[in-house]
Amino acid sequence: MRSLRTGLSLASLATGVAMLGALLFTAPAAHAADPPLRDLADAKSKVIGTAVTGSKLTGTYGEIAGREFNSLTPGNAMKWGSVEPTRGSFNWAEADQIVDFAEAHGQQVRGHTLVWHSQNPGWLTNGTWTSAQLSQLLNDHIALEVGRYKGRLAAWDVVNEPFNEDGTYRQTLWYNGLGVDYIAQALTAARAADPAARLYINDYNVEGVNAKSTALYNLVRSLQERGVPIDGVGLQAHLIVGQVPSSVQQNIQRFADLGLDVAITELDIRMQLPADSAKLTQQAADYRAVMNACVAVARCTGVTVWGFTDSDSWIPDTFPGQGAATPYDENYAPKPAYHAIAESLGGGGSRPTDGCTATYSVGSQWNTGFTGQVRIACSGAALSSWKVGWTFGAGQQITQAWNASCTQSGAAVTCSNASYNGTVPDGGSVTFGFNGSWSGSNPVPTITLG
Ligand code: 9MR
Repeated sequence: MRSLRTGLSLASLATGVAMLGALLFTAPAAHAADPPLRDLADAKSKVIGTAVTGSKLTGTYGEIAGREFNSLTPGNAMKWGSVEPTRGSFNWAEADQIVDFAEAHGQQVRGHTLVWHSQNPGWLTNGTWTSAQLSQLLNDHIALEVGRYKGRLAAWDVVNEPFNEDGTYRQTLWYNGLGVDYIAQALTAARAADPAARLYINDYNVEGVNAKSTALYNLVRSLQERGVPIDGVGLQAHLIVGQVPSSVQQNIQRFADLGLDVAITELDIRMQLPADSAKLTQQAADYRAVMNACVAVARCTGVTVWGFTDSDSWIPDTFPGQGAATPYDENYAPKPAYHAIAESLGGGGSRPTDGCTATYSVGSQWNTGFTGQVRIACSGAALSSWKVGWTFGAGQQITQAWNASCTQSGAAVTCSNASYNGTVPDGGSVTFGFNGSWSGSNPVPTITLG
């Protein structure tokens, strides 16, 4: 206790000295935070969207989804398997909820998806159908679902993932039963059911110029020649850190030159876990590259991220050991990728934490416990309040904190300043500490400030 007191008074003395320094020189004002992404995107007439899960649209998740994005895509709620799990028995609850939420928040909705080889109901995939029956099923499904939301959706991903990597057609229920014309049939049915919705074909690994995107290009060109309704192509953009194709803008441009809209529909950029600041910095550069490519082409309508928080992303389940693919961490703290998106949309990129860093260190450690310390230091900026977050990687648990108020939910920790130490002056720092428990290993987590 005694040594803690001594430490505290030394820290406040240091702060006082630093503040005196700031008074003697010119103290820079704290930067103003950027406006929400959707305001920046609106000013550029671009979409900035996110996939959402209906059940999560409350609390912090709902606040961010409503505040930051001008478009929502239901991640799963509009898929055939979700809306008609049993033949003739429909469940529209989540899809309706998302559309209602979007309307209440002045957001567009992108319908996803009508014709796909995946997430179909068992009764459909296990059935034996003549081509006439399949054709009827397809038309009825589209008429019903598109008709239900007629006039309320900006766009539909009518056909999803029709191609193999080499540009040949994927052998699916639809292709095998109806031939390649299932695509024209679906687009025609969708246009009839909602003439106002923009109709898309959507696929992955078609972001750069390659065999698959060229097959998509040739398809949409032939649909146009035949007078089949097609308004745009969706480039999903499930990417890997450091591997954004160099030809994204060129590829967007060639579709735009056909008179089509182009949307980046499912952007996420995954990395091998754990995240660290080098990977997060590279990820920000990658997000920026994709955003810039879209911003540069007038007919690129915008970018939708496939989940805005790492706590609502498909990546960890599908690619074990990978993740951290979205612009917000699991704790809803914006990552460098978030700021890259803002900057690409014309935001100043300034943030209150520019010039300030947080450093996590383990002080002492014994068989079941440890003492941790976090230092927030500013240089060229100042803070009037602060909040840091991290995710423990090995089951560590905070038992007690001082000079900050900390909460832990699962592995996610958030700590914010106490009433007396929110100010971090330019050239100064603030430190807080905590006791934690550990077992097995006690790795240092990546800490975010902001
Ligand atoms: O995000 C969706 C995830 O929750 C589902 O489990 C998964 C099943 O395939 O589908 C995910 O979304 C996919 C999207 O509908 C189409 N492109 C690929 C997406 C990621 O798999």
